[in-house]
This record gives sequence, C-alpha cells and structure tokens, in this order.
Amino acid sequence: LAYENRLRKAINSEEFVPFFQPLVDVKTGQIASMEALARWKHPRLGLIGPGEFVPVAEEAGLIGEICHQILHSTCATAKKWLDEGHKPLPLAVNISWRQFAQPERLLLLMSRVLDETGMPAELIELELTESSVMEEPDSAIRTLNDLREFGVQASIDDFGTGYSSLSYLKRLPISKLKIDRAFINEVNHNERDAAIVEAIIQLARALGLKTVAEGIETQEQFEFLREKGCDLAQGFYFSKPVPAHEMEKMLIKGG
Ligand code: G
Ligand code: G
Ligand code: NA
Ligand code: MN
Repeated sequence: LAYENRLRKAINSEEFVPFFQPLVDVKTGQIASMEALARWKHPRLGLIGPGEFVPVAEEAGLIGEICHQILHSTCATAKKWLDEGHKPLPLAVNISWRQFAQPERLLLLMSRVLDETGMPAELIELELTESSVMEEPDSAIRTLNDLREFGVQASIDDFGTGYSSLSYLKRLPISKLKIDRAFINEVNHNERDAAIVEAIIQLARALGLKTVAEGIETQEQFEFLREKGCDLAQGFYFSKPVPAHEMEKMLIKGG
C-alpha cells in the first residue's frame, strides 16, 4: 500500500516521462521510427524503470493514469518535433493488457490525447503483447479495427515469447511483429535461435507484416538481420532509450 500511495503522489506531480529509443531501417541505416518507454523520474531516487512500477500500477488500477501521462507527454513532444520541421516518424507506445481489456476507455483516452496535442493519429502505433491480444482474440480484432478507423496502428511486442494462434494472427489488423530480444542475443552462435528468427521474418512476410528485431547490441547481429531481410532494428547498438532532448538531436531536420 505504501508503494501504491507513492505512485498516486507521483501521478499527481506528473513524475512519469517518456524516454525514446530509435528504430533503424535495416536497408538505409536511417532512423525510421521511435518507441516511447516510460520512466518514473523520482525526485530523490532518480530514474525508475517500468519493470518495477508497471506491475504495481496494474494491480492498483493506476496504469491508465500513468499511460495517459506518458501518451500525452509523448504526443506533445512528437508534435513539437513535427512543428519544428523534423521528418514525421511513427511513434510506438506500449499498452498494458489491462488497458487493452477495456477498449472503450482506451479509445476515449486515445481520442482525448490526440485532441489535446494535435498529434496525427496516423503516426501512433500501439505495442501489445501476444497475451494481450490472444486472451480474447475476437474482441482484440474488434478493438484493433476500431483503432485503425481512427488511424492508429498496432504491433505485437516480444513476439515468440507468448503463445500466438496462427489462425488469429492472420486475421489481426496489425502492421508489425517485434521479434523478442531473447532470440536475438545468441543469433550468431545458436543455430536454433537463428532458425527461429528467420522463420518469424518469413512468417511476417507471408502475412504482409513488417518485422522489427529488438535488442540489437552488435554489428554481427545487425548483419545477420540485414541478410535475412528484417525490416527494422532496435537496440543498444544504435542507441539506448534516451530523454526527449537527446532523441531530438538524433532526428534529421527537414528530412
Ligand atoms: O524500458 P524498459 O526496458 O525498462 O521497459 C521494460 C518493460 O516495460 C518493457 O516490456 C516495456 O514494454 C514496458 N513499458 C515501457 N513503457 C511502458 C508504458 O508506457 N506502458 C506500459 N504498459 N508498459 C511499458
Ligand atoms: O518489452 P519491450 O520490448 O517494450 O521492452 C523494451 C525494453 O528493452 C526497454 O526497456 C529497453 O530498455 C530494452 N532494450 C532496448 N534495447 C535493448 C538492447 O539492445 N539490449 C537490452 N538488453 N535491452 C534493450
Ligand atoms: Na515495447
Ligand atoms: Mn519488446
């Protein structure tokens, strides 16, 4: 309960901020999109990662408010970059399964934030885990179609670590599969991981989806993915998640 109360206080003092990590186009090496990752900027303890506070916030029913703060701040920042003449880039935001399970609230939140910030819906992409979507796939398809009507896209995060029904995967209105970094770690040394990554890329291609490889830390990993035809890559090899002002320095003006 103590932690829960501190979370409430932090929500009131707007201590949740997005960090940004670039996604690189494997063919051109250029930044092609960004992912917003929540951080709690604690006045005394410094930066706290989502691995610590997201599970507590979900349990306490506070994840919606934190998400609102992150989404609002992310969209306001991205809109500022657009207004300053930076190239429009898609922006991915993580959505917890708890929020995805309340589609009316999620749609309302999206429309409010888009109204408040003026951010074009077409540049927003929600990242969902396999379990968020596969728990109640028919309902997920409806929600994703509603979001799409709005202009908002979706992708499946950490693909390969949950369970996906292929018969539903082929029906999901999504645009990307993000290959979990667990398969990328040893991709140059473990033939099974290499085979899995290659198979995911081919599956995605057959379904008309783009692939993102997460957790790229070395040039060898990047080269493997380029050779196999992965579309986008993300990881410390390019950049760790950074505050907005550092992300802005990486963007190309007028590009
Ligand atoms: O940034 P980091 O590697 O610490 O993120 C850890 C986890 O927290 C990731 O799985 C990511 O999906 C999740 N996460 C990051 N930001 C958010 C957010 O704004 N909302 C939700 N629900 N999860 C997030
Ligand atoms: O679950 P999700 O994919 O949203 O998690 C993203 C998390 O992965 C972020 O918290 C980010 O800090 C972390 N991350 C991003 N790139 C790398 C990387 O190259 N290596 C490792 N170990 N973690 C990464
Ligand atoms: Na993510
Ligand atoms: Mn992921």
